[in-house]
Order: sequence, then structure tokens, then C-alpha cells
Amino acid sequence: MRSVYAFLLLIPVLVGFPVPVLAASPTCVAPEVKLSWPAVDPIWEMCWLGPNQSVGPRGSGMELRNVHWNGQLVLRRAHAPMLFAEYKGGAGGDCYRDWKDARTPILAAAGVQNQLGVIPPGGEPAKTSCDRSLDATASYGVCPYALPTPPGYSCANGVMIEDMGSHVLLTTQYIADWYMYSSRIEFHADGRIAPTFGFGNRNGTFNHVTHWHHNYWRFEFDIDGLGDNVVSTNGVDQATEFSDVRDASGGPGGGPKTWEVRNATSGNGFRLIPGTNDYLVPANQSGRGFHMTDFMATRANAGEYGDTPDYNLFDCSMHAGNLVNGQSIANTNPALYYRVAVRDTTANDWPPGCSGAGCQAQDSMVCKSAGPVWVPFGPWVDLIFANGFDALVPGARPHLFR
Ligand SMILES: [Cu+2]
Repeated sequence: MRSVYAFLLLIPVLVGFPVPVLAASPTCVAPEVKLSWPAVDPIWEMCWLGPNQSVGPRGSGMELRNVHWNGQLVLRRAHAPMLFAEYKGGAGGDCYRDWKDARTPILAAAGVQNQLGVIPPGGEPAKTSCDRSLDATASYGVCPYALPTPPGYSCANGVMIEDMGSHVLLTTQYIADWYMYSSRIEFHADGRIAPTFGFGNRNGTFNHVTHWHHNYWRFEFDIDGLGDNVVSTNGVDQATEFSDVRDASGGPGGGPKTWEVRNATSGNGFRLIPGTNDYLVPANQSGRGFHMTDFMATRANAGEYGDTPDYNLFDCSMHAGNLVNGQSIANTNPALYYRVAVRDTTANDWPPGCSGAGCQAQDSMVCKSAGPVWVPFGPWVDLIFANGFDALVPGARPHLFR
């Protein structure tokens, strides 16, 4: 952190307002594992845990704690504690709450398995079931998904950590019976955080019924580590817990609706911008009333990692009212939930009432993924660009924002 640290000491002189910053680094306690990227003069640091060691009822997938950007706390925790599958067929249709604590292997280079590494020359990033599943009806089982295993690669459990040059990529995969879910997250040198969730499969069970999958991330922010964060919608501060839905043209100037979280004192923040695929499946597309929201801003109550402390496979609805129930979120550290969903469509079944060529082609086994981008804003970004990105980025890294 040397270059960053020296830099931050200059802030009051350069821009004339107090930014109470000393470069900090997380302390990780086993089984947490510390990641510093790059290994020398790190930009991003955090503690990570695999799905089998994540918190919450039946886990929360890949779990990251005490995430720091350039020596400043961003997130106390990021994970995915709620996961669902529901099937077309009305009130009598099947539906499930899936578990998130059972790892399943990923095809990856030995050097990136549960440690920071680089992909061998000519090699590929870690491959999940979702990366493999591009056929409408075929399925490929567990790793290596009916593929040959390249030299230096193997099927491994845990978190694959790949230095991609401009960003570090973390990949994990977990299994809930016939589904195999992949959770990825990119941490970019310029501060962007890009999570992606892939809804893959192990076999063709329920291939013949149109169905939906829903993943809810939970991002527990504490920007600058002072418990003094504020949440806003399209720039309007919100005092109380709330839920919301995406709107591609509902933001300022006709752009997408976005949600922000920032430190009330420093002005350092992150803005959630939905990804293109996030819009494909709106809230409650099934009409079953199980998943009515895309975004929830909640107070981060101790030990509250989702809508219910009890795991029940047949508890098919996300109970937003248990999380959004009138608590103040002003000047605290909030937990922000964000939902993405996909629809796996069988033959001659969608849209409802369709026939023949009017129906969407079957795509039930084609793996679909979705996810937003968190984009930093405020003085910590202005500082970097005012003084030159190169000062914070060792080596030749892309200048993504200029
Ligand atoms: Cu599916």
C-alpha cells in the first residue's frame, strides 16, 4: 500500500477537505483466507470463504468479508444468502428454496485453485457448468463436463482466483441437486465491482417444465468503516428501509434507475447499475407472487443474513417484509440486497397461450447469467483521476475510464 498511503496523506493539502484515511488492511481469521491483489502494492484486499464455510441458513455461496479498495473499507460482507427455483404451473406447481453450501468442482488451472494465480499461456479461465452449457437440451454432468482435461488443469473445489491484468476474478460453484450455480465477482483496478451469477445444471431434470431461478446477493456496506453510510435512489437520500424494482428508463435523463450508497462525511460511494441481462426477467414474471422486488435497502442487523433464520426447502417465497420493515437506514451501515433471475423455457410453452411459431424456442438447458456493476464515485475516484491512474496501478494496466 506504500504508493497509496503516501498519496492519501496529501489529500487535505490537495483538495482542502478532511478525509480521515489511513491505509488499512483486513485481518483474516481462519477459515477466512486473505486475498491481496496485486500481491505487491495491493489495490483490492479482502477475506474470502468458500460456500461450505459461508454464513446463513444453508450457506450463502461465495462469501467475502472486509473488502478494502486502496486501503479503505468498502464492504463488511458480500455473499448470496437466498436462492430459489420455481416452476410454471400455477399454485400447484413445484417450487424450492435452494441451498448454497455444497461445493462442486470447477475445471481450473492448478495455480489458481484457492490462491491468486495467473492462467497459463494459451489456457482458459476457470470453467463452470454454466460456461459449458450452450445447448438447448443437452447436459454435461459435473466437472469436467464431458470435456478433456487440459495439462495443468484439474477439477477442484473452492474459490478460483485469477489475475486478469485489469481485474482479479473470483469463481466458485455450488450444487443443489440437479442445479449447479456459479458465482463470480470481478474487482477492477478502477474500483468497479462486477458480480455475475450463472444458473447452470448437472442433468436434465425438469428440463420439460418452464421455470425460473432467482439469486439474491447481499452487500453489507460500510464505506470508510465509520458506520455512517447513506442510501439513495437516483440521487435522493432515503431515511427508511425500502424495496424497489428495476426500470431501464426510470433514472435521471431517461437512463436506468440506479441506487447508491455513500459515506455521508467523505462522499465516497458506490452506484449499482443493473446489467443488460438483469432486465430480461422482471419481478414476478411467473405470476406466482414469490419474488416481487429487485432491490432492498435494509439495516444490517447483527446475525440477519436473509429473510428467515430457518432453512426450509419448500419455503418458496422471499419474505421481503421480514427485511424491509420500517427501520432507519440513515447514517448506519446498510445491507443492500439485489435480485437477478433467469427463465429456462421448454418447448412451445412461452409466452403463456402461445402456439407454433409464436412460441419462444426451447432454451431450457442453455445456461444464463446476470449481474450488475457497482461503480465507485466521489472523492476517492476523483483523486485517482486527478493525479493519474498510473500512480495507483503498478505495471501496465488498462485505463478503463479514460
Ligand atoms: Cu433451470
